[in-house]
Amino acid sequence: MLDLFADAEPWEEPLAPGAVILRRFALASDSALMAAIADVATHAPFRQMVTPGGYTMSVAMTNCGPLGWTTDQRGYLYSPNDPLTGHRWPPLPVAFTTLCHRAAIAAGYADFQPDACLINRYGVGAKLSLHQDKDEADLRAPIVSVSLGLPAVFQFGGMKRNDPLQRLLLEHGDVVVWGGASRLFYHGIQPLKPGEHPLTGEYRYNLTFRQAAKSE
Ligand SMILES: O=C(O)CCC(=O)C(=O)O
Repeated sequence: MLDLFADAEPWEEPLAPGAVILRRFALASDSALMAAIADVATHAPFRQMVTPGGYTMSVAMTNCGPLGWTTDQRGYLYSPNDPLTGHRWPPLPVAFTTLCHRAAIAAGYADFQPDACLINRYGVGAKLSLHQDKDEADLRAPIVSVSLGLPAVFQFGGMKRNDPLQRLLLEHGDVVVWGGASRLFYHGIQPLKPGEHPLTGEYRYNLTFRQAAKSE
């Protein structure tokens, strides 16, 4: 897959109030990020979680950082322990925190201190239905979301589920940051189309950094 912008400097695209796409921002650290994902997954393997409604998610997930997002038949929650292994989630890799910090500054959220990183792995057909990120205790902190590998269509709406949607192709190295007025905007990922990426093979990966606990 040829990325015509692979050699370009990262550039910014405004998305909504408080939200921006930092195109190709993660490109220079892609190999370090992928190595770190592989390392996290050796300690906390990818798994397809089951929602409270009994639906097995098509996206495979794992976490790193002090807190990890999980779902099971009892509900959605952040937990310090991986329910699969019973151990703490692996720490945030330096490659993750460095990139996230730089992206947050570039998007105007210099104070962002994530304590959770959800790692999503999409195979062909995997999708994330429209949802709001609202399981975090302090909604003043933004979300930093990094795309790696195969491209996917990102839907970004408004405060109501049926608000009009923007549909944007997210490509390898793109970073979306949203907070402030758009922190609770509905968003989702359309089913992944088949493809082959030189670094990630037949997958798309997404890192979603959040501050899950209340700040002091
Ligand atoms: O995969 C993406 O780009 C979005 C992920 C997402 O919306 C989430 O984890 O809540």
